[in-house]
Amino acid sequence: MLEKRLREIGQDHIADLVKAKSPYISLKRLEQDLGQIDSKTLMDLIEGKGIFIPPEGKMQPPDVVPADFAHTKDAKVARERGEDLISQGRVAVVMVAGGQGSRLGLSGPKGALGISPVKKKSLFQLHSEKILALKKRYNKAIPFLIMTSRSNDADTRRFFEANAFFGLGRDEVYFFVQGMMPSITAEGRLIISRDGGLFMNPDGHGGTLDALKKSGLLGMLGERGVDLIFYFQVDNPLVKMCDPLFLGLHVQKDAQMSSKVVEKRDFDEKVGVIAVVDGKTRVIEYSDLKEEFMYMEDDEGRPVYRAGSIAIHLFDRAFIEAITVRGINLPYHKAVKNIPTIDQYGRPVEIKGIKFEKFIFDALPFAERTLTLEVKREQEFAPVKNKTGQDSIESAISLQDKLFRSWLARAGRIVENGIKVEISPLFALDEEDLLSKASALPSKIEKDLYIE
Ligand code: UD2
Repeated sequence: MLEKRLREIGQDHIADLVKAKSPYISLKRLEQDLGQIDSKTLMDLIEGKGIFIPPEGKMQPPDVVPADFAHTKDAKVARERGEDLISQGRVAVVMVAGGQGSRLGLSGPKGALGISPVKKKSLFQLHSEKILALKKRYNKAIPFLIMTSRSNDADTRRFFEANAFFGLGRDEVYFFVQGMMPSITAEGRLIISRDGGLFMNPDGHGGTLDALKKSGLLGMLGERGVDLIFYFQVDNPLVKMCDPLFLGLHVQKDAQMSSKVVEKRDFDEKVGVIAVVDGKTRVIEYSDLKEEFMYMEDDEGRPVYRAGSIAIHLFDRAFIEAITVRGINLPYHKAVKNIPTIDQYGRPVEIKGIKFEKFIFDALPFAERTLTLEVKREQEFAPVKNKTGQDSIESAISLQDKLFRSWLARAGRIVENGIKVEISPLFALDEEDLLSKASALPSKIEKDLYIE
């Protein structure tokens, strides 16, 4: 049966191993892995179909609501609209946490990483506490949906269990597992993994949409009356959870999918940029942005394509329903990687293989109406990608510290250098929140301080 299926999908090299009862393969693992593979998708990819092709059409920078808009009267109206949406229970959160954290050399989930300046709270804790704080502020539960992958699902659930869901109700936190994709060689052959199955990787954050649908959670949200989904990546401790301004603007514009951006730090910062190609809004990943656009300058010497995506989006639930029901497949991006496998004698070796992943932002061009909101980097973006240097654990800690200092300074509390400060989301979610509680702050801050 297994052998037949392998031959049907052109994988005779593995079928032969099954037939010969090779000691280096595990029939159980193979069966499990093959069960996750959609033959048609695999055959298409082997033939080069369904693969992302960078768009070639007429390219323009997008319309962006600038960061300064946040201080206008219109912003106040939009913010109130957003707050109403949260109070009415129409908003849910989806956090993607299925990645492998390989650049950080982690073995467990990235979200378990201790990252706050004083308490070293984990990313999972910070995000959960923000949701809890919103729940208290608006007196409404916000469903928190967490996407994991096969390799970190059990650890992620255990981490939440062990920490009593950080104060959230168990029935408010939902886990769902993203799909897996096999890697192949340049000749289209599946690759044996070291544990005798197939070498598979999570199908990219673009897999979120299918996984939401397949898990039944999209339907559950519909039944609960949720029509807006706030989407973010686990690795950003500064995310402004369910930002009411973002929610309000999205709804005012009747957008189907919206994105937050920051001005790129420099021409070659490794973030995707929002651009409009042939009238369709999309994110062009840094590795796909042609040099002529990457280095294109405006009159002030700034990059023309400077709307850097921070991977925070807002989706209409109905939009996700529509594209998943219509069976729209987001394209696969391919990347050549070193893949651990075994040779014919069962010895560990590495070979070059092709890894396939879908990207969530490829849903943007399917939306008829989109909105792009610029925010201040120092207030909302501190990604943890590398071990050291830029976008590292160290930089994320220092960016949080800086932000908390700036809030405290507005409240008239100056913190000397060398002293660390941390403000719990349960005390204040943002500067205004902190200012409204300024009387509860100590008058002098002379040692490391955690405010809760
Ligand atoms: C991503 C964006 C980049 C920019 C940057 C901002 C892509 C391809 N690039 O860069 O344009 O917005 O983020 O921080 O997205 N994940 C899953 N499942 C997967 C793969 C990833 O859940 O199969 C999660 C992962 O846990 C992480 C996030 O998606 O939270 C981003 O993945 P990444 O760190 O590999 O993306 P990166 O840094 O290339």
